[in-house]
Amino acid sequence: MLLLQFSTSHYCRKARLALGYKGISYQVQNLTPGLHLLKLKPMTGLTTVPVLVPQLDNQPSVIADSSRIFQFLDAYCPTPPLYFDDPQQQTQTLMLEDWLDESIGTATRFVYYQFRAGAGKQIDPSWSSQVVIQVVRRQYGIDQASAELATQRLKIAFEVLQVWQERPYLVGDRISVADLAAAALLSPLALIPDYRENYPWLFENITRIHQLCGEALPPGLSSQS
Ligand SMILES: N[C@@H](CCC(=O)N[C@@H](CS)C(=O)NCC(=O)O)C(=O)O
Repeated sequence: MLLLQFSTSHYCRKARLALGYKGISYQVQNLTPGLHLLKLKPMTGLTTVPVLVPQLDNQPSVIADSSRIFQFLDAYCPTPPLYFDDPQQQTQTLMLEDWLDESIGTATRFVYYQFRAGAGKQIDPSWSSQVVIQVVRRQYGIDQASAELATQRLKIAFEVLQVWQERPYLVGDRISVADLAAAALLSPLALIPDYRENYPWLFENITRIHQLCGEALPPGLSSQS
């Protein structure tokens, strides 16, 4: 299988966690932001990564969107499962995944790029890095006001995800889509000292899940854990 991705994208990290959890071998192709449109739009009709190219007979030729990639992987390789048979657990998992994808993954992006343009500028003050950060900020409308709203949304996320402090799984008694989505989509916060100080349990869980999936730790956790 081939995963088309941006190396720094937390949604692509989410897809890699699922591939790793399933033990599926795959290759990655890193696309260049900006030029990615030329490749992806004719292929999928969308402009976002991750995109999975299964390269398998009798399977779809291309799958766009991390949630659809999860569904494909679970059907293609049912063990270990990512979803639940129990309808209540399944509904809870799907709701958590959708909320993490649509609300929290976006909020993380806002808070992260606001930090990288301000207090976190020294992480990579190079001209090329700062240009990329400014392009992303403009693309998504990230500024002080929108980043503050995102910060509020993240506060709610930490309340919801607190169950991780009492037990290792967000739903049921095993890993699911919800755990992988949370571990990937909150991972950019590992570079922000306030979050590391205030929510150590979050980063312990992110580390644990990455290790379980055989995925390299995100920046901020790799050198310190
Ligand atoms: N809902 C999508 C979101 C993916 C997403 O937002 N990807 C970003 C990178 S983090 C992207 O490809 N942006 C480029 C663009 O929108 O053109 C998913 O889960 O796959």
